[in-house]
Amino acid sequence: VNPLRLSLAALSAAELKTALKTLPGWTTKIATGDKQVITKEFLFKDFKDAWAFMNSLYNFIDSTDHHPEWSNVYNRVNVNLTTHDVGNKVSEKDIRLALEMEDAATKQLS
Ligand code: H2B
Repeated sequence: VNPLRLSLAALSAAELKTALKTLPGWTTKIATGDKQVITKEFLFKDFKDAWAFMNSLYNFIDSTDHHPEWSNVYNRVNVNLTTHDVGNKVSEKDIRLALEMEDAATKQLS
């Protein structure tokens, strides 16, 4: 799938539920500011691996122009994904980014 061509619409509850089945450890919640997000806490061996994970996603994030809300403390990276352009709901772009993060984390952990 070309991420630039993903449809920019909020997922329905059913679509979101289906999508989350393909994303181990990801859940959905309403975050501060009434934002619907999908969220996951990634744990790495150390800061180096956490940083490498974030760094490895730079090109994907920059080229798709879709940005995570994420924070890092030592070996932990907490991620919230939402689409501002559809009123802070979860869209296909968030699912695609989450899949990319899963891929990146797998590489970092191996
Ligand atoms: N990131 C996220 N997470 N959601 C958006 O709606 C969004 C974005 N919109 N990055 C992009 C940038 C938009 O503001 C620019 C102008 O393309």
